[in-house]
Amino acid sequence: MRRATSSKAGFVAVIGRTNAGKSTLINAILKERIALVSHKAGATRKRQKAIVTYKDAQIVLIDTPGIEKRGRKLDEFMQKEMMRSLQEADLVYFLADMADDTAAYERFLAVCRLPHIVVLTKMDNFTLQERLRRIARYQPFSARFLGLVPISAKRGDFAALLEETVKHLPEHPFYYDPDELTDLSVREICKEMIREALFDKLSDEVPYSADVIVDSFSEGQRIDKIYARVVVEKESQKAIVIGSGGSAIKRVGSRSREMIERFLGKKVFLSLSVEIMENWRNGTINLAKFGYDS
Ligand SMILES: Nc1nc2c(ncn2[C@@H]2O[C@H](COP(=O)(O)OP(=O)(O)OP(=O)(O)O)[C@@H](O)[C@H]2O)c(=O)[nH]1
Ligand SMILES: [Mg+2]
Repeated sequence: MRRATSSKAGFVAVIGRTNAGKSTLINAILKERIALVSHKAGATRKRQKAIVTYKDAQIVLIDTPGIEKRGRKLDEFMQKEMMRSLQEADLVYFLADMADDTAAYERFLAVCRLPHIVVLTKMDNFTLQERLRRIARYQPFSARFLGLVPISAKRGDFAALLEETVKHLPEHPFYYDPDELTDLSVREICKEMIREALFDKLSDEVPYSADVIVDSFSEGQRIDKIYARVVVEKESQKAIVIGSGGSAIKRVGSRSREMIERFLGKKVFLSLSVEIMENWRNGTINLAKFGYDS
């Protein structure tokens, strides 16, 4: 807790099925890319906080892994991260793609009694008439939610959502310095950007089997230097990440460097190597190595 500049402050857990648009919403509200976004499901692996100042309130949004189960040690960690975010939360955003039916929301209601706002995402995919029809499907549950706000991260107008949020936050001093954007370190943000490039540039299952260890980050006057390893589970995956003549890892490297340079506002030298750690998602090596420690 840093200082008492605000009358209202609180933690908002952003939860919902994988691919609902949780990380996209957080980046869009912050107007900074700090969270990994991918059209592939299961992108976010760890809880992370984004600090938003809106009028005289501080809203700490907690990005979480999507609700899904697959039974590996890493999946268990992801589930626990989502549960931990609920324990910290004063309020919850339940995010659902406007295209989805209410089944995921009904499952959420069956297990969670926390005060929440239903946020229907990707409304840009629908006509006005269709939006109203889809919003109406949540009306039978209106006694359970504090508010329902349709959004489009693409269009980017979040005033209605933030106004509704502030209404339900407790009176409390700010938790973080308002100049801070996130609780992630620069190293962790770099790691997520490299992971995003893996999701972006590699097809199929490989990004799921992959993770990134940033071994060193050193700041220079003109250029920062980052040495990182992409870790996969098998030889065949390593071959895909490298690509023929190193073409795939080059694409991943230049996409990551582009994102990191934009974020840091500075030139970056990025060295990426590829390594195999067999079955790492099952915890054959300590998941804390990847920052996934409980
Ligand atoms: N058209 C449209 N697409 C969106 C919008 N918000 C998110 N998306 C897309 O939805 C996909 C999933 O977005 P993410 O933000 O990674 O979803 P997530 O809920 O964080 O997913 P996990 O981390 O896997 O749980 C990406 O391809 C986004 O570009 C939106 O408002 N409109
Ligand atoms: Mg995400």
